Amino acid sequence: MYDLAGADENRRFSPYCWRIRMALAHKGLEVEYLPWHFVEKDKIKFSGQGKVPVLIDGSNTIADSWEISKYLESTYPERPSLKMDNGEVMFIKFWTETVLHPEILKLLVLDIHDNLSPEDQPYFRETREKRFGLTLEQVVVNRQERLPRIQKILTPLRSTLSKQKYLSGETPGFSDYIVFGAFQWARCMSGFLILNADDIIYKWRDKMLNMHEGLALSAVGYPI
Ligand SMILES: N[C@@H](CCC(=O)N[C@@H](CS)C(=O)NCC(=O)O)C(=O)O
Repeated sequence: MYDLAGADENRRFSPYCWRIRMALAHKGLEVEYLPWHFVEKDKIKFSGQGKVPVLIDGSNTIADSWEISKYLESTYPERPSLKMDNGEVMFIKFWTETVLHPEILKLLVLDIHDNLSPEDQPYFRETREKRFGLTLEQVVVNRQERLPRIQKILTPLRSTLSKQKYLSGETPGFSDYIVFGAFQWARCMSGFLILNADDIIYKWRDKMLNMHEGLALSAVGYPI
């Protein structure tokens, strides 16, 4: 699998790649992870698009985390289910990508930039500054004061996790991996505190960090 890497090749930080890394571990599949940088579009051209994750399984090439998760469920049905049948997984995907990711990005975009390879930094700065219509420095200004806003946005997640162990129910599923990917992205790229240790979301994230033999806990990141 092609996996987004920072200046340190071992810093693998993409939220979309993390949801798939966790899903692959859930299925018990051994995978080789190839480092990829934003400017290396040529390397993944064979997949017909320019984003990671890209999974190669035998003669199959699959791009897009949603397509990959469906592929894993249909190709390896005898292995633990990602519970893609739960209709709400689609909602979790879109909520994460359209609400949670942008909110995290607005807090951490400069830290993310600073952890990228020198080749990726100008590309990232240019594309993201265009998207925001602001410099990266302007985007993160006063970020401490914007923490209550993200806490409010996290309320439905907190309420759900106070009623059940995982977003997918009694055991984890792809919904958990999707949301966890966002927090793992943050943890890999920044020491800025978003979750307090007494938050039930923090406790859930801790379980996610430790599962699959501490796959996510042992990743290069910040001790938050
Ligand atoms: N819809 C895609 C989105 C993947 C995506 O946005 N990946 C980012 C890394 S987090 C990427 O490769 N971006 C390339 C770029 O911005 O040029 C999926 O779910 O896999």
